[in-house]
Amino acid sequence: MALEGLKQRIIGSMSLLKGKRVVDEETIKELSKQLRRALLEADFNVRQTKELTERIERRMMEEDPLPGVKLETHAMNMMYTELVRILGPPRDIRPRNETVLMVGLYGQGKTTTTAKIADWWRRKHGVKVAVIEADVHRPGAFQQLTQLLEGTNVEVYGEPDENDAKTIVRNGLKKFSSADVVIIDTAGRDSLDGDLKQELIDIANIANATERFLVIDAQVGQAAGPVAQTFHDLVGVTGTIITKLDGTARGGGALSAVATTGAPIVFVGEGERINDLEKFESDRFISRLLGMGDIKGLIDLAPEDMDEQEAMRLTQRLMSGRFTLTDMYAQMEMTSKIGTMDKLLSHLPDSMFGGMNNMSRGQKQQMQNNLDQYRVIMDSMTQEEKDEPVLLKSSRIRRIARGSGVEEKAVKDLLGHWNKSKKMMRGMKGNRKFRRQMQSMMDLDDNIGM
Ligand SMILES: Nc1nc2c(ncn2[C@@H]2O[C@H](COP(=O)(O)OP(=O)(O)OP(=O)(O)O)[C@@H](O)[C@H]2O)c(=O)[nH]1
Ligand SMILES: [Mg+2]
Repeated sequence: MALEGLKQRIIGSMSLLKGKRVVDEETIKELSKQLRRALLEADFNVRQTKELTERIERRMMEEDPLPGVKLETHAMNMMYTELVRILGPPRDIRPRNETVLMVGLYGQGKTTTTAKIADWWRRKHGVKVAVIEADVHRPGAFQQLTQLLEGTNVEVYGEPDENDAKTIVRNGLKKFSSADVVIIDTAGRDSLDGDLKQELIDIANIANATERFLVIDAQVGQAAGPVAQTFHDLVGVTGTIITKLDGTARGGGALSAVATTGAPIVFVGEGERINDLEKFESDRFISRLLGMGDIKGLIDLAPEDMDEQEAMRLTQRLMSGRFTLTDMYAQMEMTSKIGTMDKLLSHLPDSMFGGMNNMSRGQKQQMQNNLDQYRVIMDSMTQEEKDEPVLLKSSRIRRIARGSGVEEKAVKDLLGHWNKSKKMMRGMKGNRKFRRQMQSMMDLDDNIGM
């Protein structure tokens, strides 16, 4: 999860309220101070940080928590709404009849993101997407884009030997006149000087793009605001993409500063691979940032051969308290299809699985390995055994171990794991607070815990 440090510090600040029934002014001031420090350290915009903490101070003085709601939760909910407010409402783009121009400084991730978005729209919306490589300055740009999109159904247009970007854009648009979406990757700029400025304006005019996306590296920090403003003046930025949120603790600058130009964040990049892209919705993002989880995002992560309903069904079944080995298997399969535990866990609330989110990288790897082995073992079980694991007495265990080529102990470990998971699921079912949280996550429009 991006901004892990910020999350820990916010949660840490909230612990000032632990065990308190009523708040006193001194505590509120201290809370506000700590929150301000946490946000500034993550490079959130200074003015917005000040506004946000002042609002929290005021609201903490004026608003009483609902009956039964702990002060800590009360404050956390405020933090959630205030952060969502800063980032603004989400913007949904329907990828039809769109021409998208990608702009940004050097090395921010324009080419990578061009490929990611093209593939995203093709996969998630089933539309015909094509890309044009109009960067005539970076050697190998066309090859880079082609490689990124290898194995996808996205067509790439480029003329590696042409040094006039305008010509390439004109020819490319002609070629792709029947595509639902065309994305144009442009050359990076060091700073916006004369020639390059003109080139970008020319391309923008020829493309007559319906969207102009500014790609901005999360590490840019506080400078993100001025950068965004410069490009905005030039081409009229309609959407912002923050890249490399995986690699920095200071992404707050890009997150908060770009909102000041009024061009909402539409996607965030969280890695170098083509599917390391996330659609950005401020409520979901903040929910995860604060450790409240993001079930809808989890569904986004689910692979294409698992539809939303299936993912939702599984989640609900896990909540229902009945939990067979088959359920655990489905859960594990989903996990392994999604790829790393890391990604999955970052979408679950911290309270789930007793803070598994805070496991170390090594622990997570160990868990992934266990899951892989469990899967092999379960392939040697009958359906009946998976549905009724209590049937698994020693002779069956021996058979299964032989069938899957493992020690009997491994089979017993699996059963032990199932037992524990089952208890955990039961525990969650009985936990009213958790159920509420889960329910509100499934219907985020109602606002978390509000
Ligand atoms: N970790 C991480 N790396 C990224 C992300 N997006 C891009 N990169 C890497 O950042 C580097 C630059 O990415 P490019 O897509 O070439 O950037 P660009 O803006 O097209 O660069 P120029 O064309 O040279 O201006 C590459 O090594 C990418 O793999 C991201 O979200 N996370
Ligand atoms: Mg590039």
